Amino acid sequence: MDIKFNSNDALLVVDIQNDFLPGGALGVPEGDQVIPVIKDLITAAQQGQATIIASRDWHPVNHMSFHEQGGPWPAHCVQNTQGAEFHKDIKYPDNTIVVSKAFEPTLESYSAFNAQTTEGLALPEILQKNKITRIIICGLALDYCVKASSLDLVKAGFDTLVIKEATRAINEEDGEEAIRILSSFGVQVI
Ligand code: VGL
Ligand code: ZN
Repeated sequence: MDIKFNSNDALLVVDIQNDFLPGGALGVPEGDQVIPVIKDLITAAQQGQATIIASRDWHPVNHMSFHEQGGPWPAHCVQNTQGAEFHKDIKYPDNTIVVSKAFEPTLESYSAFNAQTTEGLALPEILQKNKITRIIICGLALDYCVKASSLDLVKAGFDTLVIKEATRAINEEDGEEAIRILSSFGVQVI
């Protein structure tokens, strides 16, 4: 995988948070294997003066997706906890834009498309402001957030790439299905 970035590109690093890594509350199998690949992508993005965006799952403690509220998941990525922190091995450049999603107790959002900064700037506005035409996506999990984000971005007209080596699924078969669906919508999975 050798991508040359330019200033009209954005690298979207999805949810590299402790809870999504092995040992975390919702650990993605082999999730840690994406870290060195993502480090290289960040370096390449910096070299090409691309915009770097890091999303985070950012749930209130009473989020509807948790078992306690009848949802499908164990509690994970609770705001301001250690589990919600970005993994320490990835050093994001200072100008990385952090966007948060699923912070409303009654709303689930796997897609980072509606994620926003703490100042309330949403991802589409960030992309527009930075004149982004192409998005390179990596991170966790392929069958949920990476899939939903990629679909929204390709539907919005962005040239959308998913780096296979830099993502893993919660469920392997769902990951394979996600790749088929993404490809059918015109996302380049490389
Ligand atoms: C995600 C499951 C639950 C994701 C978030 O970001 O992929 N998956 N919450
Ligand atoms: Zn979640």
